[in-house]
Formats: sequence, C-alpha cells, structure tokens
Amino acid sequence: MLCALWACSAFAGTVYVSTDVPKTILDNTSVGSEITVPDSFLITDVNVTVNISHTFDSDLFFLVYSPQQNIGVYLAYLVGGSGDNFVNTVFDDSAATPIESGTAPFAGVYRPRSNGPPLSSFIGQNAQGTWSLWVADTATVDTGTLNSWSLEISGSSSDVPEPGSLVALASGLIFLCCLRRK
Ligand SMILES: [Ca+2]
Ligand SMILES: [Ca+2]
Repeated sequence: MLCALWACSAFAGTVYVSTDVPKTILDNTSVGSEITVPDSFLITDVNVTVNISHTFDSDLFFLVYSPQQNIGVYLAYLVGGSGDNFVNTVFDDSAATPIESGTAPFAGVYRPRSNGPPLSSFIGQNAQGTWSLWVADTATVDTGTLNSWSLEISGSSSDVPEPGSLVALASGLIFLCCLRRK
C-alpha cells in the first residue's frame, strides 16, 4: 500500500465476518464462534453485529472476547422477553439506546449490556488474532441458531502493541518463571 504517512492509519471500520457459522444453540448450553483478524493495528473502536435465530430471546446472553481474552464484553443479557431473534443487531458504545431498552428482533444499533464493561475496553489492544463470540442459552424449551456475526474495527497503524497471542505467551512464561523460583 502506497500512502502518505498521515493517511496510513487505514483501519477505518474494517469489517471481519464469521466463517464458522451457523452454530446450533441448544437448551442450557453455550456455543462459541471465532473470527481471526489477520491485520495488526491499534484498536480505536469496535462495533459488533450479531444475527441469531431463537424463539425466546431472553433465554440468551452473549459476550465477545478480543484476542487478549482478558475482558468479556456482554453484548446482551437475557433481554427481549419471549420475543424472537436478533436481526442485524449492531452493538456500538456510541448508540443512543441500551440493549435493555430495545425490543425483539433488535434490528438497530444498541449499546451493549449496561451492567458490564463497554466495547471501548478493547481500545488500545492489538486487533490481530482470534476473536470469539459466546452465546449461552439458559432455559429449556426454546432453541436457536447463531447465523452470523461480524466485527467492525477501527484503528491506527502507529503505536501498535504486541498481538494478544504474544501477550498471552509472555504472561505464561512469566508464570512459569515464578513457579520455578519456588
Ligand atoms: Ca463504536
Ligand atoms: Ca432454551
């Protein structure tokens, strides 16, 4: 890529889409899906779009992890009552409406679960690596499908920190060193 220095922060809302879907959501189980982000850059914003078919939305909670895996951001937690589905539901810290104030099928833009860390928790991390979405069903009778999800990540190519896998490896090595000293 050829660009002026100031124009090289090229990750303005880059979209990464799940490829290991659909995933069946059974009663009282959780299911995970992963998105691998190949690009190494400093995260400045993350939005998440989710598509779930389910016949009783408030059976569900779902959360997203960055490659660092140190913070799980709850997107929705038992919302929507007996309503069906999440259709192109976008989670964005900048949205006017919290997910708790929405109604099924949540076809719009919402802030993630109010009682929990925001998506801005990921700001300052490296985007590169394996992101995961976990969907948990907490009640009997109604089941569903995680149809797809995607990440929209904005970022900067300057001051890029180590990728999550290396951070995890480093903390693992430090842990081993401490063990050996005892
Ligand atoms: Ca945002
Ligand atoms: Ca269920």
